Amino acid sequence: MSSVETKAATDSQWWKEAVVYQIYPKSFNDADGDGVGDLRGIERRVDYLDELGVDAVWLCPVYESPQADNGYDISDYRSIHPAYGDMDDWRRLLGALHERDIRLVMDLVVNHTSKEHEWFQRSRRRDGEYEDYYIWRDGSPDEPPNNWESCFGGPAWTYDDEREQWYLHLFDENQPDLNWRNPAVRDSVYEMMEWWLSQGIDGFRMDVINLISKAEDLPDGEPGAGQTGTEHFFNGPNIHEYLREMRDRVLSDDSLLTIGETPGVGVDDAKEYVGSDGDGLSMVFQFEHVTFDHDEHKWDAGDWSLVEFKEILSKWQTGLEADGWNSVYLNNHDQPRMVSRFGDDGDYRRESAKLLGTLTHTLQGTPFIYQGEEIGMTNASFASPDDLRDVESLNFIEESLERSDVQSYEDVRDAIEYVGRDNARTPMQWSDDPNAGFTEGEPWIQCNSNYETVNVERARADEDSVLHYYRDLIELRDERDVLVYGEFELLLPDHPAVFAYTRTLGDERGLVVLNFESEPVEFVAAGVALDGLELAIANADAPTVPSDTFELGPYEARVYLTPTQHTQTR
Ligand code: TEU
Repeated sequence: MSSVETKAATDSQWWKEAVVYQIYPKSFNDADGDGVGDLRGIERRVDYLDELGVDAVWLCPVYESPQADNGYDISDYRSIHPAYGDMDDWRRLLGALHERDIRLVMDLVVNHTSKEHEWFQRSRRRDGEYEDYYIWRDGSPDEPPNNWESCFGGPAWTYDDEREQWYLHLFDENQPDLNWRNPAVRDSVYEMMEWWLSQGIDGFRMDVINLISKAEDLPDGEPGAGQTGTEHFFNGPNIHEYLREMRDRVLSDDSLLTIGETPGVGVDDAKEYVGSDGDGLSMVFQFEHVTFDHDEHKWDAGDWSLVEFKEILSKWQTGLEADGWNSVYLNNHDQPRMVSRFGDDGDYRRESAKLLGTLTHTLQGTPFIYQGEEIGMTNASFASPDDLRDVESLNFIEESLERSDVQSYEDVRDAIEYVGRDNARTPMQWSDDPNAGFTEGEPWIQCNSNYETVNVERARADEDSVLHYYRDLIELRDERDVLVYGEFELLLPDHPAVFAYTRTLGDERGLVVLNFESEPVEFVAAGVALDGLELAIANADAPTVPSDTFELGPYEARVYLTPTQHTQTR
């Protein structure tokens, strides 16, 4: 079959062909000089996004919030957090994006609200219909109803003196979990979603959506590695009922992009969310490739093997190939900067940033660019706990200092600087102006000290920059169906340094070869059909046609493709 026929056979959708750019509004761009990013600041950068070539923006929460978790604690779903602007600012941003054919996906946070949400305030007063909007349980004030733990440390329960009951919070105590067993809660959520869709958005990223259904009698969890209780709220008993109801009531338009953030799912679970007879989500954010280097918990993350990394990603590539669709990401606002975690943020920062971008744009699935990744932004240094803002990190430090083997912040600083979420939340680095051109005020969080050399302005002026390479990657993926719809096959699964694979779509073929090490390595293309392949993109000088055996330099990336046989069909 020609590649056109095979592409048509693969249920083409705009969001499969798209590249999505994730914006963390607090840290993207500040227009009013208060040191906090805002909607008008984002609007000023839409031409930057257009030049980059992205097709959609995932905007992290901008709703009214006390900011206990930087907006993932919502106190009013239908108003904008004042520091970010107002609905007029939001409508102008939507218009500016749509004028440039850039779609807008909003963050849907409905596993929990803020404690300050009217619903919670009325629930704690046992006010009529709101009495059962959250998960309340009797119990003596010093004995939580079960042993579940919060993702942010400590018990997942807090005793409320006003209602004289415990309430569940799988995250911070300021983020009480909604009671999805209550049809009134579901109706309120669906009404809110319909309202945002009526504003003209193009989809939702659904925060921890596979946590909304809890085991009915909230049984104790099996203590062990990680958060206690997850077996009773990851992919809970009614999750698919709720998501199918949401789809039928709100999300029947399949041109909407719906991304479920689903910690703890495997490929088979994912098929129930995204498969042809699943719940109708476009894709999920799975976590296996960003937690495989954890031991007891994220803070002991460290050594990882490329062989295992390849095994996990390949499993997801082949697992969803025939039924469903992958998201492809290596960092976001919760994860460390990918060049620091999976590349080399020192001598080979540029090369490894390009290498990782090559991976995310040539695997099968929708690539997600996290703000700043396109210029190779890195993890930061946090000399003192006072430099930190993230509730998860601050809770971890507090808990750690209670342990006898932890004397001071210095004893946990390495862990914080390796996987702490503030690494991803330092301001976007626009220029070498003060505060990286992010704000004319005092930024809410320190800038990374490398902003004078790592910034958009400098990258724009350097044709060999990570930024220009990302633009080329996005353009290449936009032009070549084989990179979007082609079948994935892993090569050299046991090679400790080389990540190599082919993509095939009818008569179109691709070969991707990546060296994940700082030492040169030899690639032997045993059994791979090299005829007709030509170099399409590389992060170093490379021959136009591949030979059976060739050497890759430190963090060298090459993509070979058969020349296009047909006019682009998109
Ligand atoms: O994240 C859910 C989640 O699993 C994260 O807490 C992540 O695993 C952890 O932070 C890694 O250290 C979502 C949002 O992306 C996150 O920003 C929110 O804090 C969280 O839900 C609660 O809404």
